[in-house]
Amino acid sequence: MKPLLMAATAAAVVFAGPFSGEARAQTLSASAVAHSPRQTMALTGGWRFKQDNTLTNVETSGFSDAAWETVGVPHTWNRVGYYIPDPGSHVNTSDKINKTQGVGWYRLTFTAPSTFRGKRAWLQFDAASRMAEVWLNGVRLGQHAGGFSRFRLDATAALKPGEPNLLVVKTDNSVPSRGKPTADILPLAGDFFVYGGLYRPVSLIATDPVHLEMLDYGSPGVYAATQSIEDGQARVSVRAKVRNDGRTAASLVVAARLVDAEGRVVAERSGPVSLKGGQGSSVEHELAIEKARLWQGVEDPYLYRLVVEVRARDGRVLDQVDQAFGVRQMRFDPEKGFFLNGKPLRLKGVGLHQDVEGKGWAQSAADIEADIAVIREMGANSIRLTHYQHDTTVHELADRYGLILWDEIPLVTLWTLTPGQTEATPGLLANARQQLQELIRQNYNHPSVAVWGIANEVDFGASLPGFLTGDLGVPPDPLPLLRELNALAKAEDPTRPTTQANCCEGRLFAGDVEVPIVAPATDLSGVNRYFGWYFGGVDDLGPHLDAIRQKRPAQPLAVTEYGAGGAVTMHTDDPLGGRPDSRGRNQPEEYMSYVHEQAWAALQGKPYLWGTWLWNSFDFATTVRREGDSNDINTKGLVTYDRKVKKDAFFFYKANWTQSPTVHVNGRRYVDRAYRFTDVRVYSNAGATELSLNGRSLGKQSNCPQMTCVWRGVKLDAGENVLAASGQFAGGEVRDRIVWKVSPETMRNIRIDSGALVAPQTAPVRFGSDAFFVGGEAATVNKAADYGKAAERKALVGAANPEVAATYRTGDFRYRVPLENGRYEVTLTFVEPGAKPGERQFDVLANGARKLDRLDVAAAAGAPLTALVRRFPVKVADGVLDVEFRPRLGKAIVSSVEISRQD
Ligand code: GCB
Repeated sequence: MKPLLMAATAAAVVFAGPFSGEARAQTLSASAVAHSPRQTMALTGGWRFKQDNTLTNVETSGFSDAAWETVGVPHTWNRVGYYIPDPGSHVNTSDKINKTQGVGWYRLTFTAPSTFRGKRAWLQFDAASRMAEVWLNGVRLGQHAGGFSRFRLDATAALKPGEPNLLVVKTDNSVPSRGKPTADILPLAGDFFVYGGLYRPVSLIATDPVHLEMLDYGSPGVYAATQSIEDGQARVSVRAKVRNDGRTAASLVVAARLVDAEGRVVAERSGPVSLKGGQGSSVEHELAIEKARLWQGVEDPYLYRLVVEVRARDGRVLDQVDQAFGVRQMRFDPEKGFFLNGKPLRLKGVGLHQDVEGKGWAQSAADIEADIAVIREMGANSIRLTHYQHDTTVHELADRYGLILWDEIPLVTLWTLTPGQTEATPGLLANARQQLQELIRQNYNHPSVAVWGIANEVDFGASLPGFLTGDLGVPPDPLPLLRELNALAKAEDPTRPTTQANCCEGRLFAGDVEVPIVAPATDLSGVNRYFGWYFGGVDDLGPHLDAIRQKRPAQPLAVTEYGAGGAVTMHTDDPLGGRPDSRGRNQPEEYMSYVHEQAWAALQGKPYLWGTWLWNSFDFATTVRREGDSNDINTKGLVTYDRKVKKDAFFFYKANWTQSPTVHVNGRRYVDRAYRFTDVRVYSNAGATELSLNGRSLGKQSNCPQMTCVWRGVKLDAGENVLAASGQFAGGEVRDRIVWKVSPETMRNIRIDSGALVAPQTAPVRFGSDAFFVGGEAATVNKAADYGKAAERKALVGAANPEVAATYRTGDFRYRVPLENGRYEVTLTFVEPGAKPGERQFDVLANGARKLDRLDVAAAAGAPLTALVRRFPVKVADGVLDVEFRPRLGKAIVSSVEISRQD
């Protein structure tokens, strides 16, 4: 349908409504698709809008909307999620936020073209969130439940061609809860905000009384699929649903043809059908293309056009649908992964939400196109369209660029709201079925769509926190719902496999929590796994995947989510220095890069995976989070919510996934450095990459593992440091340049916040995060934030910098700190987290000389959680200070290490 709408601007006729002084202009065009008798009028400007849960009689002509806001569609009233620092530079700020969920009313007066007389008229909504009720000229046309799919309503009887018409739409995005009208509408939960309103285009379409089906779950009424490809010949089946809404019988011809990119008809079939008035029927054709050019993903996304026509016996075209069509076959192998037209193709992709800062879900086609350009720049060949049906534009772009899609319905985490009820209500089941049918029928013809996802993370079982579920008692059972949806998807589309993304199988939970095993309920499966972020370490990912695979060797496995949060204003000097706050503030950009580097190393080496999708392409809005440097934003995007910043990790993928010359010095946003000595990382896919500092070469590196070149222990200059990297490529040199600064204070002193991934910016003197350590583990006396729970801070006695003192390094460890030769004073701060006097003792040695003997922090400080400071002088003669923490009883600890120059 989209080509018709897009064509509308080409030959647009502008109609002015009764209030022509305002932006009430509507556009109409006879579709630019040759011969199509359809007319489409885009209902874009001049809508009146009000968010109000209490209004009545809004659909009546006597109701006055004079005081309402005038808006254009796509529209949402919601504005969610903002970055906290530097509000002046952001689109969303705390004062502009609108998280109200409830009823949003839209009213539009438009003049319907007189050419609509004698035609059938259809109102088409590309989406209305999350439910909608529609009246035209006071007549209730119907309603739709579900915020993501297209729906059409028959407007013929109510429309007044050539006259002003009043269209009224009530949308409602209330949070589903028992008793609310939205209670049975998926999604019931999810880590994303459900915006309200008419956030996708609305249009009025006129067809002949004889037309391709307009009321088949919002579909084009035409279903085409490649049935076989043998010896270069492709067989394509085409099923067209035709309806005669006229009063008299019609003798018709239904024709289908495939047209190549040069405009040549390569296959054509037609056949007669007779329909009585009010009757509908299905017509099947098989088209054979000799020497078919295949749709080969990003390598060659060749598209034919599929044109289906309904003609009168005299040859007059009564209706026509024209869509892109790609000839392709897909196969999924449990050992070898994904095959496109017989060729192995590893799907490397991203998750995507339809959300951009400032506009939310009311993205224009241009916004969507810009997002796809970013995803393609990164080198992804696939997108998981999470966690609901995305619009036609994204599907058309995927067809055009060869991106393989995973489509899914919004069955996310929850399917019942009632304690003790383990299965979905009939209402919810009906809604899930409807949303799945809409997803499949509306997107059936897109060659890019590979799989139908029927659920995301419905396997929390008893591990789902009570505050999310309202304490359901018995964990709900996802399997009956999954089985039903799986069967439905297969009945709707036998050509594509079903799949789902699960959260929990094989993951370690506290205690012996059991989770349901859901993967066998679909053909394929995928795992969302956040090792090194929510749980475990980055190294656990590879063995975990092998273990899952061993459990079900016959089922193709994918990784449907992995990643980490990354705040572009938060930095660490060493991603191994401490734990990130996966549900709290400390989410430095460098840690995100580290997780992606490690995860990709593990994933790349697993040929059995049929695909991997990182989480997420862009930061997105979600009201369950206060994390990183933002509120109500999930920070796992490789690009910020406003699309202004591509985080370092973006370039990791660009260097690894593309051939486009990429040289990127990491850390450009960490300008004021905490340490003079540091590693410099450059993502580069050049044969050889050279780094220079203030014009001096630091050497060349080649064959860097995973396109990641690292210059270790670079000694920065006082003041400005220009770090320039250059890579040699066939087409010439590519350079990148960043500037770091080292203050006079940092030139003389090193202050290490032991155990901290991010050093607090509140300290009176400048600390860096934990770095230069060898061995030991990071720990904290505080409790990190968790699902819905704020972080807990312990009160510390006598600490000059309580935040610095709260984190510590523990175990058998040392610091090897590079320094200029000279005299220094070392200040160590200790806080005993809980051991009693006599339970922990350790020595501290500096360059081999014992400085503290059998230190017992609890005894010396007099109590736990009480700061103890020890100082000693040292002399550095060979460029490094080695401070060793050697346990005598229990584990050694230290909260901060400060080294100040004395001469
Ligand atoms: C998941 C969910 C996704 C969340 C993501 C996260 O597993 O499927 O919706 O946004 O984790 O960031 O925690």
